[in-house]
Amino acid sequence: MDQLDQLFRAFLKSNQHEQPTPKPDPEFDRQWRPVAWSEDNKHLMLRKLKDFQPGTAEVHELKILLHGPIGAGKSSLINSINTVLQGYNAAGALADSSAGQSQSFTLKFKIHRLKKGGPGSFYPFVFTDIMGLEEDKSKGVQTKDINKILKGHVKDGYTFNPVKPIDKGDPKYISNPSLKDKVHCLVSVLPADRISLMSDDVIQKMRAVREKARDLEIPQVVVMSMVDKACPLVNENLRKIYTSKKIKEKMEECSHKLGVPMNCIFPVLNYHEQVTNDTAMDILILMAMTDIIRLSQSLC
Ligand SMILES: Nc1nc2c(ncn2[C@@H]2O[C@H](COP(=O)(O)OP(=O)(O)OP(=O)(O)O)[C@@H](O)[C@H]2O)c(=O)[nH]1
Ligand SMILES: [Mg+2]
Repeated sequence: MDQLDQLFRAFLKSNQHEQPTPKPDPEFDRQWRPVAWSEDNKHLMLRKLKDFQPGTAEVHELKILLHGPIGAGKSSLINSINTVLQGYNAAGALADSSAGQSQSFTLKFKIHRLKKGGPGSFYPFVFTDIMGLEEDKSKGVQTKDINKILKGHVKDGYTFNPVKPIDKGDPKYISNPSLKDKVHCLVSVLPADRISLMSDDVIQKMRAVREKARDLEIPQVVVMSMVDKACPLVNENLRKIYTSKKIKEKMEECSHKLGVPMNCIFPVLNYHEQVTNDTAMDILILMAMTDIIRLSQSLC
């Protein structure tokens, strides 16, 4: 056997023993944010929300403002919170059925109250769902309008004009807003599957709103929707949300892009096709809501 042949045989032999490189494990060994996935935990959080009353006489309801890119799941989040609180499919804030739309579906500044018990009884927190932020200046809500909303200048029912912010002469303009008119918590909604694709312009708009809210000392929370689309593991089993490396990576991306700490970011799966309540979905939504309410109170 010549030397070349020997070398060739040695090469073949060494290749036979070579193991295929193992795929990186998509999961952590344990939940990095501990969650009790029990009905008891769900009912405990639900009870606290049902018993919640704002601490002051002046503010009888907390205002929670949702903002974020078009189609991020803002309206669906309000519907989902309502579904959790009512215990059944309660689609109240319209969500668009055509995902990936090019124009915001929510055009009005609309306050959503969630029913509690008997007729005329509502939860002491309300949600305002505004038009999605867009890169194109002629589309989507303007940051100037959001700043006015944060300070409490905009009345329920105002229709956004993407090319012109609200002015003082508008019948929907409140000149001297009081503490009850102001926003008590700013919730940024980001879609987990599209964070990396979000344009710098939209990110900059969101950061500008966050900075304004920070100057006004308005607490902030980030809700990361569409977790099912971002991670196959989570799509199969939502209880793996805090063991999924992909979801942690997406949350870190949110944290980095918006400049918010990880402990202010809550991943959720919105009710968008399910019609019956699911304990894991409810728990994730309740965890976000519990924090939103806790932080909102700090402003009253
Ligand atoms: N797979 C999945 N789809 C979702 C989720 N949340 C919302 N959707 C869908 O995404 C689409 C957009 O949701 P919307 O709630 O209308 O989004 P939005 O942020 O209110 O949109 P604009 O008002 O247009 O800015 C709808 O088709 C929803 O059904 C989610 O967590 N997972
Ligand atoms: Mg909407």
